[in-house]
Amino acid sequence: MARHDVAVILGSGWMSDADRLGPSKADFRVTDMPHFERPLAEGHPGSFRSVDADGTRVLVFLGRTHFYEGHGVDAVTHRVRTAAAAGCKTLLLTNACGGINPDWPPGTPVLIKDHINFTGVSPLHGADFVDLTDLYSARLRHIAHEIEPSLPEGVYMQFPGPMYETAAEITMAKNMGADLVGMSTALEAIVGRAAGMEIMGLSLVTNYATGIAKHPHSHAEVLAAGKAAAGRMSEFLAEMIGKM
Ligand code: 8IG
Repeated sequence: MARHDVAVILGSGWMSDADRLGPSKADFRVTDMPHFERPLAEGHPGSFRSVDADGTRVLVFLGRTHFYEGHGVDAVTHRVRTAAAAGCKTLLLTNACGGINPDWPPGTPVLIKDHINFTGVSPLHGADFVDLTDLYSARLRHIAHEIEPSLPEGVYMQFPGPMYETAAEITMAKNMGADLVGMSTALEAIVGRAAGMEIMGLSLVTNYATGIAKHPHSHAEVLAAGKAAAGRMSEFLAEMIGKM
């Protein structure tokens, strides 16, 4: 794999305007690449590309492998390890998630300031005592706030999924300090840190979490909220990459 500077993983709701990140120099299908699993979730095409963003070499992954797909933690973190092997020093993780804070309606982008790994597993192997202090880089969050001063920050809690939470679980998550609930990102961030990368996490709230939402969840609603915000989000990511 040719050398790259920055890796971006685009989650649900972040992919429809990926072209705004810059012209693609090479496209790959994960099914043609070693050790990538075929994507399951709707809206996850399972490709990646090498993008020239005004001279910054960006590896852009469209979609990810989730823990709930059942292929194990190594399949989940393979994109991050691939990016690290390609020389990426910065990792931009994006996702769609449920929001606990009633002030953040669907369509709200939130910067991840910390996470709670509630999957019950570790993505590391052996006695790798990685320090997760400032896991979500304060430097990168500062740059994000230069671009968008009003961008809120929150704690992301990764659940194993694929079911959404019960209302009681959301009450627990809130009491534990979570603002956002999702099914990705935390395991990837841990491996990124272990590989020495500087990490930024960006969530797009696409639904109110269970118990806060007035109606049952639907994946279609998640995709619609993502589509509505994707243009603005890609613009922000492109600006972010330019300033890093
Ligand atoms: I989009 O409400 C999306 N992903 N765990 N809970 C969890 N993951 C999610 C949710 C949610 N919404």
